[in-house]
Parts: sequence; structure tokens; C-alpha cells
Amino acid sequence: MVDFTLTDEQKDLREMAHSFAEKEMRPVAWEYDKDGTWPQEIIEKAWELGLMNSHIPAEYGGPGLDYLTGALIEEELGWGCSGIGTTLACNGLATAPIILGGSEELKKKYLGMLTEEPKLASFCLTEPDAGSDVSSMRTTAVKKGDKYVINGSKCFITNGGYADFFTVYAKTDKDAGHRGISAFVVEKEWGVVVDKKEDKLGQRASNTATITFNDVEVPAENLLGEENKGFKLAMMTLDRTRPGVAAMAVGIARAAFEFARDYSRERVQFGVPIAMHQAIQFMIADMATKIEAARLLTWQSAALLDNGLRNTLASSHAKRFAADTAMEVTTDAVQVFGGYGFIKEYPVEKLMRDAKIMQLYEGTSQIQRLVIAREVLMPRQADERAVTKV
Ligand code: COS
Repeated sequence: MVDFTLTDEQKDLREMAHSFAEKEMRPVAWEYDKDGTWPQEIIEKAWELGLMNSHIPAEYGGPGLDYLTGALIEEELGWGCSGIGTTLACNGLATAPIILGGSEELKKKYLGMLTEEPKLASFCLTEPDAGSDVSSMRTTAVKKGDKYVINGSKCFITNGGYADFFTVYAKTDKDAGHRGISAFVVEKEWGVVVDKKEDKLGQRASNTATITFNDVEVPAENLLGEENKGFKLAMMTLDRTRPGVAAMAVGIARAAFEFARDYSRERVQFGVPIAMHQAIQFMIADMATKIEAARLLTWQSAALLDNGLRNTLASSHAKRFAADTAMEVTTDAVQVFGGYGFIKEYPVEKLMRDAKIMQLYEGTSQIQRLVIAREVLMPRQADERAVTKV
């Protein structure tokens, strides 16, 4: 029988993450949202408890959790505050290319750096003129002797202002399109410049920065995988991280659903709680169904990875559906609150603002549909992408 019965260890970790979200994140989440306060103390506590770096294997000091367990934790962090949750989860995105393509020395050094101290790393793919269209990036890495010299600028970099190192994608062959991109680990102190902190609509407690590389010299051994194979490394990374993003979106939706459900039981109009009106009941019912469906897609996309199977289609299904669910459910939660939902004193407008980024980062909902369409229309070519090694 196919089922998703969680192990005792998974239940315990989910409970621990929930309790952390409730006690450490929720009390400050709305306050931190106002000014975009950096959640340093929360990072340190989460790191101490093992709620960060969950996929780093035990031999490099991490808990080596599977993807499904990681998704359970990310849902709870998203429920607590997805801005802070994104900050806590970002090391997973930055380290996936190292775990997939890094030499033993790179893994020891950089994964170890994150497990020995509460440090942060960022994933640098997007550029001002290369968002969805990754292969049009302009950042270059030119080999000079035993070094690569990197020049260019990356934008929308989560944790960029606080990262100690970056996984950076750059063109090593300008004329080869996606087959001319390579990935590197670049340390902050090698001359990386943090240009700009973005002032965002939502997830305001997370840091989003523009990062510039002016003749930054990187040792050749910091190349991840083979030269010119960086595009695939990025795609394989996103296959592995989109389930976590989907889980976070489920967490946001669940938070909004709970606020709306509770409010609908209290708010009286026409002599009865609004939960007694079918118009509201149907909204609440639709929210609940979408959240269940989004969670099941998320768990499936993670479970495929845990079973060593390709999950490109499943992770795009999960990311697309969970992100759109978060947007729809939070918007409906504002609707259930009526005029109060639009006011900052009430909790749901923050969730609606936070939800929006879920449809944008780690591949927009349109890019997920593009991946889904290709996978279902051309399954044979999709199978050929079943790369497990870079
Ligand atoms: N796993 C492994 N390899 C993959 C892959 C995957 N999931 N998806 C694509 N590839 C490979 C293809 O097999 C192809 O390989 P060859 O060089 O052997 O032909 C290569 O990568 C290029 O694939 P494709 O032709 O599909 O590339 P496109 O330029 O059309 O781009 C999309 C594909 C749009 C899906 C990709 O650019 C993308 O995901 N964009 C969104 C990026 C994103 O999420 N940005 C957010 C930044 S992180 S916050």
C-alpha cells in the first residue's frame, strides 16, 4: 500500500520545528516584517537545534536528513514566518550544487564551514537581464593559470548581504549558450561586493541583495563539477530545492487558513458567526482542499528524490501548485477577514504579501508550467534529462 505514514523521528522533528516556529518565530514575525529586521538570534537558535543545513550529510557534520523530512521542517518554518524561514532554508539552495558536484575537499571545507558555526551561504544564478532565461547570463569566469577571474553582477540573492560564501554561475564559454556555464564556490573575502539590499513587498525579514564580482580571483579547484556543465548543475539543484519551497508555501497557506477559520467562527454578521454562512464555508473548504493537495504533491516530489528517482516533473507540479495555493489561500483569508484583512493590525495581509514571492523565486509559476508542459508533451526527451551525475 502507498502511504505517507511518518516515522517517529519525522514526527518528532516536525513537532520540534513547529514548537520553534510557534515560540521563536511567531512572536516577532509581524514586528520584523515592519522594518525588515534581520533575524540573527533566530538563525543562531535554529542552527543550534539542527533546523538549518538539514541535507548536509553526516560526514560533513550535518544531520543528513532526507528530503521528505526536510519538507516537514520547511512547512513548519513557513507557517511560523516564511521571511525568516527563507533565511533559514537558503543554505540548502547554496549547498546543493556543492553536494552534487563538489570535490571531496570542497565538500569538507564549505559544508563543514556551515555545520561548525551558524554561517550562511548564497546561491548566485539570477542576473538583471537573466532571470527565467538562465543561459543568457553575462557574468564571466576566465581561466588564468590556476585561477578563474569572475566579473559580473547577480541580483535577488537571498542572504547575499550576510553570506560567507557563494555558489556562483558564470560563463566560461560565452558563445556556447547553456553549455558554456560553470559553477564555482566563491568566498566573500575574495573581493565580493554587496551592492544593494532590496526593500521588498513581502518576506521582509529575509535579506535580498545585489552582488558584484569585479575581477574576483577564484582558485581553479573551486570549480563545481566539470567546466561548462554548470547549467545542468543548476537545474538538478532546483529539482532538489523546489520541494522545500513548495513545503514553505504550504506552511504559509496553512497559517492563513487557520487564521481565517478561527476568525470565521468568531465574527458575527446577520446574527450568526460568518462560518455559518455557506459563502464562507465554501471558501474555507476550498482552502483546506488546496492545502491538502499541495502537501501531497510536495511530499511526492520529495519522496521521489529520497528513493533516488527523477523528480523534475513532480517538483514543478509541487512548486507551481503550492505557490499558487499560497497566493489563493492568503488572498481568500484576507477576504474572510473583510475590511479588517486589509489592515496591518490583523495577521493575514502579511501572509498575502509573503505568498507572492513563492510564485516568483526558484522559478516562476510560468516556468514551472513550461517544465510541466515539456515533460508531459515530450516525455522521451524529458527522460534523457535524467542526469544523476554532473
Ligand atoms: N536536470 C538535468 N538536466 C536538465 C534539467 C534537469 N531538471 N532540465 C534541463 N536539463 C538539461 C537539458 O537536458 C539540456 O541538456 P543538453 O545540454 O544535454 O541538451 C540542458 O539542460 C538545457 O535544457 P533546456 O533546453 O530545457 O534549457 P532552457 O534554456 O530551455 O531552460 C528552463 C529551461 C526555462 C526550465 C530553465 O532555464 C529554468 O529552470 N529557468 C528558471 C530558472 C530559475 O528557477 N531561476 C530562479 C533562480 S534561483 S532563486
